[in-house]
Amino acid sequence: MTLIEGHRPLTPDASIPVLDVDPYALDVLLDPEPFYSALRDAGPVVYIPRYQVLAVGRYDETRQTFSDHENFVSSRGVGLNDFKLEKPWRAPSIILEVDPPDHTRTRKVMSKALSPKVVRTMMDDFIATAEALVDRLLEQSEIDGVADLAEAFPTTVFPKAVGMKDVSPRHLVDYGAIVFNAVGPDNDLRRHAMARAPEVAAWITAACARDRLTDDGIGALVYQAADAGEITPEEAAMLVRSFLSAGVDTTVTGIGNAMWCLSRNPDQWEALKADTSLIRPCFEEVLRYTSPVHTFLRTANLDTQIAGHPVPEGAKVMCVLGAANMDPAKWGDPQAFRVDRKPTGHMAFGAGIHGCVGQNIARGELEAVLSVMARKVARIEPAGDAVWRPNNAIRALDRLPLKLIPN
Ligand code: OVV
Repeated sequence: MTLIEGHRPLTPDASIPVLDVDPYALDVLLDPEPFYSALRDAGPVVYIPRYQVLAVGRYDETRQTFSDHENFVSSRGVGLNDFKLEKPWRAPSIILEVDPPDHTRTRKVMSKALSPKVVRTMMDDFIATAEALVDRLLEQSEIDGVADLAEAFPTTVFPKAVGMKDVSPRHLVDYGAIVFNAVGPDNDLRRHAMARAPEVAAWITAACARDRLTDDGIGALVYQAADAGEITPEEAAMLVRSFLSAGVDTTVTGIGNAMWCLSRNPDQWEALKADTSLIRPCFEEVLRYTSPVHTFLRTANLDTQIAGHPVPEGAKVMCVLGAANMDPAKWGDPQAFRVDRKPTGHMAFGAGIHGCVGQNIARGELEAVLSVMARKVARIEPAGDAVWRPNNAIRALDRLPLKLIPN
């Protein structure tokens, strides 16, 4: 059987509308809004011939499919490749790319290491780091919101929180880009990522070893779970790898996208400064509005249905989180960025048993950055065009020229 992007060819049920689009084309990744609305308008589930996949983008069906871990599994990969049919580019993640019961055990360990209680112990360092960084940026006439702020902050605080002895912001940021591009098709973005994967992945694997971690970080908490017999030492190393896969590029993107939203909506920055209880709701709105992880897939593990349409075993289903987060049927006025929206139920952290296990730490990082900026920064002004950095799964900026005006 000839595979299509590493999965079984699909003949969709005749009742399913066809959407002739390449969701991974550069112009779509750079400006996804027209694709999102075309996807929602075409139907509750559509067939995309280019990759022979099904796709969902309406809020209800996206949430339903994404959280139905019994029909739509993660163990066959959350990208276009079906791990049952094609060897993945790296050993599968033992939390992302597994189903219950395997998932339940590793998830428990990660959930404990990333609990609100643990994140509270990190907040003093997050705030102090944000203060020093913002003070430095306020002295510059112009900054790049991406390199100088969005990348600088997580690559400082996160390796420290994990307890990494090896420092290389570049390897951390690049590994994230590789992991997320890898879930896409065999396009230029993925090929470019894969060319660098051996070197970057080797660095990451080495950095996950117990003797490369301090005894007071969340890396050590994971190894302590191995000492307690909850997981093996090999599994502990793999879970530390998950920290480094999912913990840097995502928060870098969250901070960059927050700066994009707030610099383009100065009235919303004013509203935030006037009422700092809006800092957390503001971050949720940034997540809804920009969907840092725009797309993940699932695989039908048995013959099933979406919205009454038959879906055969082996079908890959693109869950377009970015489209669900912009569904007018759910949000009313999705195109408005409103810091007081409080968008409960947004899909940016996913949903169900695989919902982002690091969301507390992500919120902690953003709270530190936004609260320090609310205290010190009067205005966040655009100083040039924003440039996006296309990625098969992440919607992130490449450059964001800004001028920060002190209070
Ligand atoms: C949520 C997420 C994204 C990417 C990688 C991983 C997790 C992982 O566990 O490696």
